[in-house]
Amino acid sequence: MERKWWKEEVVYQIYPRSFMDSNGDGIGDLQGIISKLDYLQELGIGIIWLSPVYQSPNDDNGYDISDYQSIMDDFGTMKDWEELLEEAHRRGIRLVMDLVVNHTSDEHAWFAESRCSKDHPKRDYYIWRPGRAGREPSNWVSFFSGSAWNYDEATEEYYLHLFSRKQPDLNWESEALRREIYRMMTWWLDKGIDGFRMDVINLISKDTEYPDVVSESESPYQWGGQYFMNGPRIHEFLQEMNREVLAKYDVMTVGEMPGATIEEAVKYTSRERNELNMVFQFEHMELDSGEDKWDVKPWKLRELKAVFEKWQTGLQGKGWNSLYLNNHDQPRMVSRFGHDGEFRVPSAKMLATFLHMQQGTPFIYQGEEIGMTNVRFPSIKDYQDIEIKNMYREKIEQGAEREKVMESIYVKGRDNARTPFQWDHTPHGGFTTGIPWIGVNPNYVTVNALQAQADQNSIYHYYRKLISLRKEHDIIVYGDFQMLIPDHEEIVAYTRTLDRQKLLVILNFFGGEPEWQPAWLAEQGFSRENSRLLIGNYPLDDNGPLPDSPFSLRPYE
Ligand code: ISL
Ligand code: CA
Repeated sequence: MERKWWKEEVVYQIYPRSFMDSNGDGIGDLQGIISKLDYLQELGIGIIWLSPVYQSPNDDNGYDISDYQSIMDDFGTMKDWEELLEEAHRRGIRLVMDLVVNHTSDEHAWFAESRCSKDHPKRDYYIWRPGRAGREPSNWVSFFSGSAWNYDEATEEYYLHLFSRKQPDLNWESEALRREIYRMMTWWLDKGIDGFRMDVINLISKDTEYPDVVSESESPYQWGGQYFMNGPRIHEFLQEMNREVLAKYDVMTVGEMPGATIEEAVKYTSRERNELNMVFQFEHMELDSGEDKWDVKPWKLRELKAVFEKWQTGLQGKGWNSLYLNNHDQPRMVSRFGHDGEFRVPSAKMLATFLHMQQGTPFIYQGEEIGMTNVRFPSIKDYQDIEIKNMYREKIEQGAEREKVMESIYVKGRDNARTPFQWDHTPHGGFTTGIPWIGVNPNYVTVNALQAQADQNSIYHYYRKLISLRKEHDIIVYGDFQMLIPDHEEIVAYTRTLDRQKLLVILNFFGGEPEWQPAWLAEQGFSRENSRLLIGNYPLDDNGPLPDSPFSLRPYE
């Protein structure tokens, strides 16, 4: 398998608004990040993915960009950003920027021009359509509730916005627009960045007929994913972007792709096709949803295993996996897949092992490494996320019970991931000396980085160990994956194989004490003589021999 730096490193995602505030205005910023680079270096990560820091009216916390080539005032200046890049590089940490080019803010200069008249040369930078019989051009629903079209009085047409009304979709059919984007990407690459995480990049090519979704459902607006996910020209656009821009640099790319199937992902990430290095797929993020993400149902271990097995074996030798269990859009990993009470520490370590020992590049979302958990704010007024607020308004209007809606927000809301990083036990978790833009999780008094760094048995130190093992053992990066006992209801077990080495991972995913059979070890060729223990989340003799009689796993071991 071909060696690449972006396969061997671990990525750390920073959501700048919530990471560290340097000037007491309650909003995280670039100087705040710079002040924590030593912390990240000690953790051992090799790459930072920085969520958007560009000029933005913050309708969607920076994912609505009004100027791609300047820095958001709240976060600092271009000089601060340059300092961040330099200081990161000085510590051997690469910097990957967020690229949001499915849409801009409606306050971007392009949109102002595009909206002003039907024959403006930039009209086709966005997607404009006349209404049909006084209604929207199609019945597509927006990711953030309501119609995906908005009527604009200036020219009496509608524009498409798959996300908020303040995030009009760019029209990738326009070659001039594509050139502008490639120019902008080149500008950032020439500043010395190390790659891009590409926001919803598999949505950029739409079915240009914008067909209605035909459905039995009574809702006026329908999910139109089949008309814009992995659309007709998507591979052509990505190959063009690769040819025009990416191929000229040694960079890492990961495309965020709701609705990416394994067949599509092979195309997106196969080396010889020259598109992207990795995709973020969502299948494991959908296992606890019914009709939509707010329709919460319990996830099942067998399904979780089946999804990972499919992606592990499906991309093996063809593409490359990204590995993640949470990010700024998802609930906290330990609350969702582990146990955020009594077993918070062992379950967070178990989940980290599950992920980091698979084949692919692991992504840590800020706070994951200290086991930060979901939050339950008492009132909808405590929430900031546009997705949450729109959904709440719509459901209440439709007559839903307040408690039920709040409960779904507690389980799935994006703000679970966006509460400020908990640095220490001082007010607001040491995130700010002012009033934070969103409340801090009250458990900061015990769950914080200061505590975690002082405690050798913390989740934080366990991550350090996982990362350093990755540096020592090629098998963790490059070994082939094989799932064992796929039907077991409590245990996850898999092997990795490289040359004559074999790595076995055994995980108890719940609070019970299931039994492990030594015969399963023998079947895989492991014996007391030829094997040793590499890492475990309970105090044990790390380098000791394997047990030779049936043994019970401890909770979340
Ligand atoms: O959050 C989601 C599921 O709960 C997704 O539907 C999410 O909106 C989708 O994955 C796209 O996410 C990305 O683009 C959005 C932005 O709000 C997200 O923060 C970003 O990660 C629009 O730019
Ligand atoms: Ca600040």
